[in-house]
Amino acid sequence: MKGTAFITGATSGFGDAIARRLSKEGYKIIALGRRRDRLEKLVKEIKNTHIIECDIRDKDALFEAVKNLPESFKDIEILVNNAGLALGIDGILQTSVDDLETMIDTNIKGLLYSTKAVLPIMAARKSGYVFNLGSTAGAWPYPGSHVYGASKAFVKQFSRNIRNDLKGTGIRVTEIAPGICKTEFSEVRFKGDIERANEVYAGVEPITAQDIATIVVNCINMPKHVNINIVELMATAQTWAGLHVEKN
Ligand code: NDP
Ligand code: 8X3
Repeated sequence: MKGTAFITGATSGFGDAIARRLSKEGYKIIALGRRRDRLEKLVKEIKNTHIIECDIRDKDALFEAVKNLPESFKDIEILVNNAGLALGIDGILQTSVDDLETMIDTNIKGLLYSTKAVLPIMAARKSGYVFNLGSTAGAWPYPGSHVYGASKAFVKQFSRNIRNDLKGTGIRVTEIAPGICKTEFSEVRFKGDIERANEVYAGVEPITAQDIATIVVNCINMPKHVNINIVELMATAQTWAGLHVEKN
């Protein structure tokens, strides 16, 4: 049996696929998310899993959950900071402050809390691997991406910056920055409007959650002296739209 992999946002999409894949690879799994029914389903379907029903924005609950991990799950070797979301695709003028704050609190502050809670365990073991889910939106602007893209730009620079501080700890850090992937992401973005969500993927072969899980495993399996700083990927069908010029 390998060590433990802690996956945030394991109730859906990438997190669910990564949990199932790492379990197959022999890791014990800590699965975090808010939806208890999904967590309970996961725990029945994959072995050696500990679930944490928690809102990643709840700093105290998160630190408490990590402090009180069962003894057999304390050997965290891998952290996948995956929980995140976009809300809406209206412009900055139309988007509510509540939605903007939810993205910041989840994608930036939530990721910070799980990192801060877990890193001391890895540092003490002198070994570990942190994956941070960024996005192409963290590097490439598009209309309606405002705070979502900016939160993923934080993930990009945070991932690079902490590598400097982790020198000598043996901890590897990789940002995975995907483009269009079919998960529940668009359903959440469009607040349950399935038709609108499906339009995003119509006529496109998007990246799948399984593709992201494969990237995670391939990165882990690189020799320990190799740190992959960033994996940016797009569907083959996705390219850049170019710069826009407003004409009179
Ligand atoms: P999903 O909507 O399918 O999954 C999101 C996961 O995040 C769910 O498990 C959800 O769990 C969890 N989550 C959201 N908010 C919270 C919260 N407050 N507390 C705890 N967990 C939370 O989307 P994806 O799998 O696609 O997204 C995963 C990550 O990948 C996100 O960070 C996203 O930004 C990023 N990404 C997605 C892309 C895509 O096109 N799909 C492309 C690039 C990046 P629950 O609701 O149960 O709490
Ligand atoms: C999700 C991909 O292009 O919708 O991060 O921002 S995109």
